Amino acid sequence: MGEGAEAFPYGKAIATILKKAGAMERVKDWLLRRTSQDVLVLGASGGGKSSFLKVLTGRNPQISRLERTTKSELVTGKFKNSYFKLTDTPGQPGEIYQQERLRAIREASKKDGLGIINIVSYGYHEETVKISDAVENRKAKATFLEDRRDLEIKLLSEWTTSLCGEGGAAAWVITVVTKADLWWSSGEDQPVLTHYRSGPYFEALGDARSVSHDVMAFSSANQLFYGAVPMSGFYGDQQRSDHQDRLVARMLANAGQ
Ligand SMILES: Nc1nc2c(ncn2[C@@H]2O[C@H](COP(=O)(O)OP(=O)(O)O)[C@@H](O)[C@H]2O)c(=O)[nH]1
Ligand SMILES: [Mg+2]
Repeated sequence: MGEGAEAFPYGKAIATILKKAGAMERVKDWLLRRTSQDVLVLGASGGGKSSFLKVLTGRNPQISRLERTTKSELVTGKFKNSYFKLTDTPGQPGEIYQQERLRAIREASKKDGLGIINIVSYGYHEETVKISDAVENRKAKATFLEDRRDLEIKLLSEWTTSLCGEGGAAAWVITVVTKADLWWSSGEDQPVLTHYRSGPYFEALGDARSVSHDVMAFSSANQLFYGAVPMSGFYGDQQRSDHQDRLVARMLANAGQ
C-alpha cells in the first residue's frame, strides 16, 4: 500500500490495534474496494442498541428510557468514511415488535457476508417498566437482572438458526456486552464476560458458535441505572475509549475478511 497512517480514516489508536492483529492490510484493501458491510444490530429493549449506534456514528449516546425504537431502521449517521450499513431493531417483547424484528432478520438473511451485533448488558435493561420493578435501595434487583439475562438468551433463538445455520447469511457475530460502567469489577477477572464467553449465554448460541464470534466489553456513556443505581466505580473514560476503539477495529477486521 505504501501509504502512511494518515491515509487510514479511523485514527491512530484503531490503526495500532489492527496492525498488532495483523489485519491492517486487509482492512485497507476492503476500504479501497468500497464494498459495503451490512450489520444487523439485535438485542432486548433497553439493552443499549440505539446508544451504541449513536456512539459509532459520532452522536450523543444518551437516550431517555421512555424513548423506544419501534421500527427497524438503517442508521445513516456518518460512520467516518466507511461502508458499514447498520440496521437498528426494536427489542420489545410485544407481538408487533417481534414481527418487525423478524422482518428485519428476514431482510438481513438475503445479504452476503452479513455481520450481526448482538447487544447485551448482563440484564441491565433500562426501558419503560416502573423503577420499582428494577431497583430496590439504590441497587439493581437481582431477580430483575436474572429475568433479563434469561430474556437475552431467549431472544437468540429468533435468529441463530436462520442466520447462522447451514447456508445462513451471517459471516460473523459480535456479542457486545455494553453498560460496562455499571458492571465492570475490580481486577482482571470479569465474571460478566465469562457468562457470555463460556457460561449459559455461550451455551445457548447454538449455530452462532459455528461462525466467527467475539464477546467484547463496551460502554456508551456513564448513566445511573433508572436514575438511581450508581456506576460500579471501576470503569473509567480511558477504558471506555479503549473498548470503543477495539470494537470498531474488530468490525473493520471482520469486514475485511
Ligand atoms: N449506564 C449506561 N446506560 C446506558 C448505556 N448505553 C445505553 N444506556 C441507557 O440505557 C437506556 C436504553 O438504551 P437504548 O440505546 O435506548 O437501548 P435499546 O432499546 O437497546 O436501543 C437509555 O436510557 C440509555 O441512555 C451504557 O453504556 N451505560
Ligand atoms: Mg433502540
